Formats: sequence, C-alpha cells, structure tokens
Amino acid sequence: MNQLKKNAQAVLRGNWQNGFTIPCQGLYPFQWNWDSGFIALGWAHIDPEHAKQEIRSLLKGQWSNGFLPHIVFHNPSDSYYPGPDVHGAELSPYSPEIPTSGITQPPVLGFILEYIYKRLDADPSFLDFVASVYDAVYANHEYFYTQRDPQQEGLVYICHNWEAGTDNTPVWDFIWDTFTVPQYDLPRKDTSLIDASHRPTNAEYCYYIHLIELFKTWNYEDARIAAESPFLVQDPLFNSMLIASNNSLIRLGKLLGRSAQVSQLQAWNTNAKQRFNEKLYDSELGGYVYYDLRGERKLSHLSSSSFTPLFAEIPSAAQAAAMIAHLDGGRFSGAQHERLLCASFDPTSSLFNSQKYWRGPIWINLNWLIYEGLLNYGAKDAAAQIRTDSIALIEKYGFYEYFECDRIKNETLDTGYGGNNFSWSAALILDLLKSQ
Ligand code: 2M8
Repeated sequence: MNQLKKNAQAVLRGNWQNGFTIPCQGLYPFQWNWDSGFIALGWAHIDPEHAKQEIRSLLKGQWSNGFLPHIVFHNPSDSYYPGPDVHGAELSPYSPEIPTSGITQPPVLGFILEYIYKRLDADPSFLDFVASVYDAVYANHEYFYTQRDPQQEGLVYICHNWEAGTDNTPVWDFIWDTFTVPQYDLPRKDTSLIDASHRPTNAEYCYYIHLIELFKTWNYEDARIAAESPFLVQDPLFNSMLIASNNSLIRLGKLLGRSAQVSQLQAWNTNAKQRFNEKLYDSELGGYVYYDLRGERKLSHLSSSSFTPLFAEIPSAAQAAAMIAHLDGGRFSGAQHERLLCASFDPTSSLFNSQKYWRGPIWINLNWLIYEGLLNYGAKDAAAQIRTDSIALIEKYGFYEYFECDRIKNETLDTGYGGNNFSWSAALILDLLKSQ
C-alpha cells in the first residue's frame, strides 16, 4: 500500500505545473474543471497548499457571470485539439483575460471543498480558505439556476457532450440522430497519442466541433443556446454533482455564517431533489436516466451516471435498493460478479463496448462517486467491492485513464486503457486508500 501511495503521489507531482495540475502529459495539457476538483482532493492528502492553489488557479478562469469553463488554458500547448482559438470564448462579454473554453463541466467544487475540510480534520485554516472562495463557487451555482434552467424546474441543462464529462456515452447517439453536421477538417492529436480505436470517432468529433461553432455564432449567449441548441440535455450525473455541491455549500455556509446564501441554496435544493426524482428516475430500469430537453423525451439507458444520485443523497431507500442490486449481482456486476465495478455503460446493452472511452470501460472518478454514494446508503458490501476493484486495477496496471471491466479479459490483459499517469486516478486512489 505504501508503494501505491508513493506512486500516486509521484503521478500528481509529475503533472503539477506550478499552480495547477494537468490531467495527463500530452493528451490533456491544460487545467480541466472537474479533474481539478478531484485532483485537489488528492493533493489534500499530500500537501494542502497545493490543493488550495489548484482551486484558486481554476477560479482564475471564472467568467464575470459566474460561469466556470471546462478548460483554463494557462499556457500554450500544441498537443491538444481543440485549443483556445477553436473555442473562441473571447466572443462572450463575460469571459476573462485568461483564455478558457466556453462550455462547462460537472460542478464538483462545492463538495470537494467539504471533503478536503473533512479529510483535514476540520482544520480552521482550511475553513478560512473556504471562506475566501465561497462567493465564487456560490456564483457558479447561481449562474446554473438562473441561466441553465429555462423551465425553472430545479434541473439544469448541459448543451454539449463535453459538459457531461462522459464524452461519448452511447446516450448521445440518440441526440446525434436528431441533426446533421458538416464534415470538418479535424487536426486531432488524441488519436496519434493513444489507441485511436478506443477514442471517439471523427464522425462524433464533427458533432462536438459543430456545437462549438454554433455557440460562437451566438457569442455563447445562454438565452440563445437554450432557445436553439440542438443538444439540450438534463444529465443525472451533472445535476447530482450540483445538488451534492449545494448540500456541501449549505453545511459549509452554516459554519461560515452565510445565512442568506444558505437559504437560497436550500430553496434551490428542495426544488431540485423533488424534480430530479419525478423526472429522471426510471422505475422500470431501476436507475436514473438522461432527459432530452430539446426533444422532450427520456433517454432510458443505464450508465455509471445513473448511480451518482446516491452521492447526492437523492434516492429514497427503495430507489437506492434497486440501484444497489445492479451493482451487487445485477447487470453491472453480473450474477457471478464476472465484471469488475463499475462499467461506464450498461454491459447488457448492444451499445456497450468494454474498450471504448465512455462506452463501457471503468473510470476511477465515477467509481469514487459511486463508492461514496453507496456508503451514504449503508451498502457496505457493494462499496467494499467497488473500492477493492478500483485499487486492484491500479495495482495491476498503473494509473491509467480507464480500465477493462470483464474479469476474464483482465486475467490476460497487461495494460489499462487511454492515457497513463492520469491525475484523477492517482488523486482518488489516495483518497480511497485513506477511507475504509
Ligand atoms: C475527457 O474530455 C476531453 C474534453 O473535455 C477530451 O476528450 O478531449 C473526458 O474524459 C473528461 O471527462 C475529462 O475531464 C477530460 C480530461 O481528463 O478528458
């Protein structure tokens, strides 16, 4: 275990760029939004000052309307496409001096602040740090509820698959079917850095770039995006992250005497949790699903995102039991536990692919969220299983970006998938090793 910890620390130190941490050398050479949150939690186990710097650096990219971009381009690099020129965030009147993207990612900062505070045994100096960034994180939540919830129902939308973090989940296939896009010239770098067959296809990338091109013609104006974007989805993972972060900001806000902000957060959350359960729970599938707000239809497929409401304490005990069954002898684990936890997409679906990016492989950040979520509901066996599987994969292969879930295939395989020395895999293993 000690060696594993040392190796994890070495990954984070190797990816540290004097103020922030890149997810992976070459493949992702900038600061990514939700990566940074998980990475900051990892740093808290090594050096809390680095955790604070990581968060401050991310907030340097915050827009004046509270929006927090998915990438902050602190320094130039030509090993990633699309870079700041393609994103064109400067078209928005709210964008900052520093180059950023114009789309966001799951809002993890609120709960990350609380996790770090807990892991540091309620260190008062960390609470001072929380006080110094509280307004910025709150402003980000206010942005979501005022700009991303057109029906004022408590659920916010994402307008791009990269906002989900689960870039090419098969769920998006059903969105891509609703519109056509031009063929773009794609100077991709990712496909020459790692196995191209594991990455999204060029056809998928044309959709990704087309959405960015549309948003630029609208100067990233939220009202225009809400009215016209062909991609407008309520995502259970994204909304769970927001609700969990609300929960944490409420608890931290009470410690800090922020009563007005706490009342507003409580009002948002009451509404959000109720609507989430009414709209996103699929009782036939026994899990939470995506809602296509443009097409006004449920996208009824299970993925690892379906279980993340456990993290935000949204499900009832009965709903939680249905989800736990999928992980403990059900379709995600297999009846004989022939699959390691937790596949990123329903392994029994014809759209499942155990090697391809977010279409099936195991991701450590989702595992960490589900592990913590299972503990919230007292599901100790399933929690222990997902923790053991995560640690075993990293011990066997190293700190890869994602992993094979099939137990038999893992017996003969000698590598993880995607980028190696991947920051959030290292950061979250440090946290999993700490918590039992
Ligand atoms: C992946 O996404 C980026 C775009 O944001 C990409 O593929 O180029 C996703 O796995 C995302 O969740 C993650 O934050 C990012 C950096 O690790 O890589």
